[in-house]
Amino acid sequence: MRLAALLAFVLSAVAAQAYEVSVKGVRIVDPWTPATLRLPLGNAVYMTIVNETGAPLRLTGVRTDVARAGTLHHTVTADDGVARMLRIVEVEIAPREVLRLEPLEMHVMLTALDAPLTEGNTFPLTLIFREVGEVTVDVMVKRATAQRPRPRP
Ligand SMILES: [Cu+2]
Repeated sequence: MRLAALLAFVLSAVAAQAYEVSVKGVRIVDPWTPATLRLPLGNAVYMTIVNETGAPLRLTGVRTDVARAGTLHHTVTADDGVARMLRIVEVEIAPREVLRLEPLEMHVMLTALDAPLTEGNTFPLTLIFREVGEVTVDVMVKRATAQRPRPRP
């Protein structure tokens, strides 16, 4: 019983540490990217986006100073088993719905980075929503091996 209580406390402490930004009913939780060991052609950014507004929310683009371009990508595995990334012009999130950008799924793609991304650093990324305008978050650069999807709460 005491162990269970302690575990619950630890879990709530971990949950409380999750970085998030909330603007006009748009909540962005835990934006992160894997560290790059050398200068990559592109690097993916992941996060959870919660639409707490009562209306559909459309993500139409991203902007950052650390790369020449930022686009929305989806990963599609073809019949031949080869995974390809397709560019998405716009993503709609229904009211009260959650959009998870995660490895091998939808992600923000940064191309032509100015410098390698070092573990432990953060950089600002601006998300552009048609309905609420711009929301800027700090993306945490995590360990390069942190590629595996996180367990869903
Ligand atoms: Cu991509």
